[in-house]
Amino acid sequence: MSTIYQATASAPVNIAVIKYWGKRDTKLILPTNSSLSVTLDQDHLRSTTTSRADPSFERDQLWLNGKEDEIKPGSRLETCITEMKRLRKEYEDQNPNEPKAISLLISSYKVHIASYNNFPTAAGLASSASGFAALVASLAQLYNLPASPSTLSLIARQGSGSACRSLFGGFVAWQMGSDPSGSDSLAVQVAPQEHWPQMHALICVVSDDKKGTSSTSGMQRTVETSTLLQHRIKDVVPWRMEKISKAILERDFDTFARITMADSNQFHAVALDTEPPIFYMNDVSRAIIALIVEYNRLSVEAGKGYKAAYTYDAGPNAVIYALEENIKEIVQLIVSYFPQKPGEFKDVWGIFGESAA
Ligand code: 2P0
Repeated sequence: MSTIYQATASAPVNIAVIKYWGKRDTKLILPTNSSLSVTLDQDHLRSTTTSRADPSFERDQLWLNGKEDEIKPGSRLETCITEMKRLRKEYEDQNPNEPKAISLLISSYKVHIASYNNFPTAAGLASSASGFAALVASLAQLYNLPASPSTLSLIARQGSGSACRSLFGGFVAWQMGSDPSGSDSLAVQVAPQEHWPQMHALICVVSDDKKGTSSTSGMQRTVETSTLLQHRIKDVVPWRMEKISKAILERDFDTFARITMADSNQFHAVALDTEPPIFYMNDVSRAIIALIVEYNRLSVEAGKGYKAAYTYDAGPNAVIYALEENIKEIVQLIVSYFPQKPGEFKDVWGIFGESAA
């Protein structure tokens, strides 16, 4: 009887507060700026992936939510699988006397991989970040690799840039690095979730329409045509990364909120500065911004500081970061301005998740 080599791992979605938008190397997925995100530690916002290696498998195969997805030669998927096999091979070569708990030939076996997202596509959340992070984590487990999350982030990054940040929980920076090989373009944890457990994220579904311009092609067009992006990557993101990291370490919500909203605004400004222009937010997204701005203005006037921070990715849905003590009030505020129709998701203002970050 042969041994079954199989492992399952899961990874959550992350939402950036300093946005990644632009690549300096499209093959290796090296970004034009560093970014920072919060990993949403919620059971129902995850990808779970099972990998199995077997000498009888004839080719590598992948199933996404139960449907087979082709692994195209030269694709990001193929790159990630190949890179993980290479890591395993390296490990085998360096540890020839390892106890035989696992075949020393496993890196030569074909793999079958099945991945599931437990969040509905109606949530409007990109699944590539959690998906590639779970894929890499499950292969690392299958191969019994002692690799750190930062080392694995180097490989997840080549699946989808934002995926490298989902290998850590809590507050995570993706350092852009400077080496042309990509060896220093990796994720590091700024602080674990327990450092600031009061931080919550509300995901507000404005629309579940598939976005018009994919992140991959949109950001490339921005790199090629936007002059504002050059200002952003040289003069703005470096100090924002420092300042927001410090704000997180000091649990300074005011600074965290101001930088988060400013960076979301600037990301959408560089999208607009692209030729042809890219619009990700819609009228409802902008109405939510106006509501949060007014809510914060009244709170600051009352001497209570900022209470909420909006941020938008490559789509119209809002994510609102707030401290736990204010979540109830914010939910009531949003529901009173954007009533939800029970049971309907499309074109409804749905609060999908309230998550401890
Ligand atoms: C982010 N986004 O930092 C930014 C903010 C969207 C807006 O990362 O081409 O899907 O696979 O590296 O990772 C979306 O970009 O793009 C993204 P690829 P990805 O979260």
